[in-house]
Amino acid sequence: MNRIALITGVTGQSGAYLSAILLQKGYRVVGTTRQKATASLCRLEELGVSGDIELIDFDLLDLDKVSRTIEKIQPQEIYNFAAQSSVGISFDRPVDACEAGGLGVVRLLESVRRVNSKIRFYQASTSEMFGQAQESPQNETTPFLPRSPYAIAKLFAHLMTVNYRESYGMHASSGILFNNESPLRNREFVTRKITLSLALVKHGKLDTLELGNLNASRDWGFAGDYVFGSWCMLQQSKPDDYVFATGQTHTVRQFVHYAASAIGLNLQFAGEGIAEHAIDAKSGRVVMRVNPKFYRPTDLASLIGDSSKARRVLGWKSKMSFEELVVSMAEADERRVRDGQVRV
Ligand code: G4F
Repeated sequence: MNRIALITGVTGQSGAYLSAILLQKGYRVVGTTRQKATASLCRLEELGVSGDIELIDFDLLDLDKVSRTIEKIQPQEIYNFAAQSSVGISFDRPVDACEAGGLGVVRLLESVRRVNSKIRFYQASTSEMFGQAQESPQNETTPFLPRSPYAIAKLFAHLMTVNYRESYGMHASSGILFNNESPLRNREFVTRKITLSLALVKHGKLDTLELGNLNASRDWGFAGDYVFGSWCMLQQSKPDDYVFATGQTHTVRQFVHYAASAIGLNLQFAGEGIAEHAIDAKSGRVVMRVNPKFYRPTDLASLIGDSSKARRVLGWKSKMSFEELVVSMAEADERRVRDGQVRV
């Protein structure tokens, strides 16, 4: 009998990559989305798996419905990626961030406890929980100091997952993922915004890329590597929490530089603070500038992860380098713009 996995938020980047991995391993994959009729399947399509997963409507706001769905599907493993995942947007919609990212997780955990407490549960936690981190690099024992509604909701969900594990002996685990990116990343995140905008600029379809905090420094890895780690976690006999990261950090400014080079743009940075900008050496045009509207009420200066526990216990490693990741995203977006296929 095929193993059955239920993946919430399956149409997002992590859900799509995990679906591809699980299908290859012979799983029956049931994926949830808020509204099947209007859901964009572009990521699943791009990975060639949209026809192989079973897509169902699912509402994390309704405990009884969540329980009934789990009872009907009878999965052995549940991977929870459903959330309002933008830190920036969570400042404008804090209640949504707490509903899906916080209370929604309790509804899942409580349903597992009621329906079948042997189901293995994975919670997508985040490096954002470390917030204004007091030590560097951050690992599983680093204290949490979240600085956004998103991160606070995620920390609540993380602690609830630990609590269900400790209170009821459930196989419930959290993967603390540092920023994970890919050509399938949503455009609202800075990496994809940069690669897509620079491709549009190069092909004369956009004048200028506008960004907020260029000094923010993040540990950026490949999403496909990280969800493989999520699967490894649920194959362990003991549930536990693990950090997934590359152990390297780069600024937003460096990301812009690498992404531009990958598509043959030579940028020269000038100015400081809100006057900082970048000029395309060939045309002499300003192609990147700072716009304070993209600053956040509170932001994190720098995050860098230590995933030695995941390497030691799970045998996991981040395979794709930062340079390879940027090039893969920049090239994919240039191809999409050239071919008139900007969908993802
Ligand atoms: O790409 P970001 O929006 O990602 P952020 O806030 O680090 O969160 C992402 O990673 C977390 C860790 O895995 C996840 F939990 C979360 O769900 C999400 O996937 O922003 C990165 C940095 C920030 O410091 C932001 O201020 O880039 C800075 N930034 C500068 N200009 C910008 C922009 N961010 C965005 N989205 N847009 C800008 O124009």
